[in-house]
Amino acid sequence: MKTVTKTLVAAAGLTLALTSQMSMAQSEFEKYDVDGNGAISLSESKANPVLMAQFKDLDVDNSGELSEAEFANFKG
Ligand SMILES: [Ca+2]
Ligand SMILES: [Ca+2]
Repeated sequence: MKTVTKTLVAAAGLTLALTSQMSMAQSEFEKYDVDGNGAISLSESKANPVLMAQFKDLDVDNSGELSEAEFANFKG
């Protein structure tokens, strides 16, 4: 019985992972983070000229990339 429960939990987790990966409801952040490294680089921001224009202001820690938290300040 324990094994069955574990299998079910694992299956549910896998389904969740697949669902989130295949989800069409992609977040704005994921849309710009083309290579999926968890940050938006300047070249990735070029997809949106407005974002690119604000890139330096949004990059508060001057890392050259926008983290998800930094991108949250982007108002379009
Ligand atoms: Ca990226
Ligand atoms: Ca940054």
